[in-house]
Amino acid sequence: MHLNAIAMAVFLSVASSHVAADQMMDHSHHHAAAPEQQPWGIAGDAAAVSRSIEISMDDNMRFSPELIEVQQGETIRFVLPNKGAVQHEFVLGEKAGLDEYANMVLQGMGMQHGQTGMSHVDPGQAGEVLWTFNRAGTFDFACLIAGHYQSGMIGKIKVNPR
Ligand SMILES: [Cu+2]
Repeated sequence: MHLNAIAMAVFLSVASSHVAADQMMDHSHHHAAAPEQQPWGIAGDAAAVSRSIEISMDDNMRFSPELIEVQQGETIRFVLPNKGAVQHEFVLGEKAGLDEYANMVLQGMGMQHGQTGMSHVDPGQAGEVLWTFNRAGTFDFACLIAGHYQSGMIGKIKVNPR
C-alpha cells in the first residue's frame, strides 16, 4: 500500500512535468504563428498560390473590384495597390467580426496589426496577402481605418464549393 502510494506520487510528478513540457512546447508553437483556421480560410503558402488577384484601394473609399469569386481550395495572392494619398488596409473576415473591429477602431482601441489575412498599405505602395480559401461561403474584406469602413470601404468574396 505504502509503496503503491509512493509509486503513484512519482508517476504523478512525472506526468505533470510532461504536461508542463507539452504546454511550453505548445506555447512556443503559438509564438511561431502557426496558421490558424478561420471560418473564411487559412493563411496561404507561397508555394501553393494558384493565381493572383489585384484589388486596388483609393481615397473614394472603394476597393476595385468590390466582388471577387474563387473556387474552394484555391490559394490566392492578393496584390493590393494603394492608389490613394492616405493609408488603406485590406482585412479579410466576416461581416460580424469586421463590424466589431471597425467599432473598436472608431473608439480608438485600434486593432492587432501583423495578424494574417490583412495588409496595411501606405499610399503609392502595394500590399500582399496570401490566403487559402478552404471553406466555401461568402466572406468579406474591408478597410478598417477609422471612417473608411463607415464610408463603405467593403468588398465581398464568394468561395464556390468544389
Ligand atoms: Cu481605407
